[in-house]
Amino acid sequence: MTKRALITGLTGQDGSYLAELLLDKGYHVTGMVRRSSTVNFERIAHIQDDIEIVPGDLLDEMSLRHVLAAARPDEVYNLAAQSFVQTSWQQAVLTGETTALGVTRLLNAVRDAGDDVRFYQASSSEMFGKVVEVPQTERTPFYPRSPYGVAKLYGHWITVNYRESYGMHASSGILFNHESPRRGLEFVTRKISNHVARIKLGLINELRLGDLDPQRDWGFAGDYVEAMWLMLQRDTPSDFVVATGETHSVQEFCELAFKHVGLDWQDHVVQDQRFMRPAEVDLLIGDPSRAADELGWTPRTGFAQLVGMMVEGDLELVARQQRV
Ligand code: NDP
Ligand code: GDR
Repeated sequence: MTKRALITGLTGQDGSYLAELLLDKGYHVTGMVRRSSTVNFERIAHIQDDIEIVPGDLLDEMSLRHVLAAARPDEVYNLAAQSFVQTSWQQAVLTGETTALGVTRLLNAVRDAGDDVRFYQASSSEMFGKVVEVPQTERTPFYPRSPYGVAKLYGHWITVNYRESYGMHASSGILFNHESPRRGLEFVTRKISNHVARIKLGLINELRLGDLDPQRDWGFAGDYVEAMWLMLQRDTPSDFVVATGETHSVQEFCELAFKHVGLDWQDHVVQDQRFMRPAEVDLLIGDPSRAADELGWTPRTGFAQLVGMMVEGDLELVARQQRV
């Protein structure tokens, strides 16, 4: 029998990679997409015809029930969220409605859809925030540092709570930063790779950034969606840290990205107060050993390879944009 999956957040970075993975595995894939006045399918244009697209919004529980009825899924991957940390200070209530309460709305709809439906929640290393332990594991206490981190922590605990209260097959992936050429332009890695490409091609000369010191455990999104799938194949639901176990600063990302095209980052990067955050997460580094032992998951893409892939992706994109 063909397995059926529902992905919320289909149009986002991870939604597109997960949809590719599940289609490759022979799944029938339904993607939930929220209504907007312009179509927003850049990341899924190449697979759009293979996916059933259903309108729905995490802010509207009735719409989620309709989506569940249409999709009749065996597995639900909740990737939808207001996911940009910086915006969460300006839109704290919306972030809470979507990224926190949205999870409860979806869990309610999934619970009513049947006992056999498996659920994945996209939890985040931002829940560790001002870290109390290095590296961070599944047992590290949480200390979120932004309205986004606080909202994700709610989403995480409500998933654990519904698992324990109702016996749902609900798992949380505590994923550390993962990037790709499909990453949103507002996130620092893609902002850097896109600016590097435009600087290299002579279109601009400057890259304005906030704090260059924060360190992140950066992996490749294409590797990470596989861990999501593996979690739902287990008999027993549980929560897993998904990370590379390596950390690098924003400055290191800059150095490597500029070096990739033969430039010196110091000639172009300008620090700008506008991109500083009211509270910063200084250091994240995950310990993925439980995922390795129990899921058989390990990351395949190293840091330098990731930086190179993103800069190359933007060089191609910017050159194409210049031609049209
Ligand atoms: P993106 O920001 O690229 O995608 C977010 C998706 O959520 C988009 O499809 C967006 O739709 C959708 N969305 C936003 N609000 C709503 C809503 N109210 N109803 C329905 N859909 C909505 O995020 P990523 O792909 O990078 O991340 C996927 C998930 O994983 C997110 O939950 C994120 O918080 C979490 N996460 C991400 C990590 C990372 O490093 N990428 C690490 C850890 C967790 P639209 O296109 O219309 O805006
Ligand atoms: P993050 O990603 O907050 O870790 O959340 P982001 O790329 O936005 O920031 C990473 C670090 O870079 C610093 N920084 C800048 N960030 C941005 N966006 N723009 C800048 O100009 C800039 N200058 C410096 C930030 O201060 C920060 O320290 C991502 C999101 O995908 C979340 O949804 C996810 O949960 C976490 O990763 C894990």
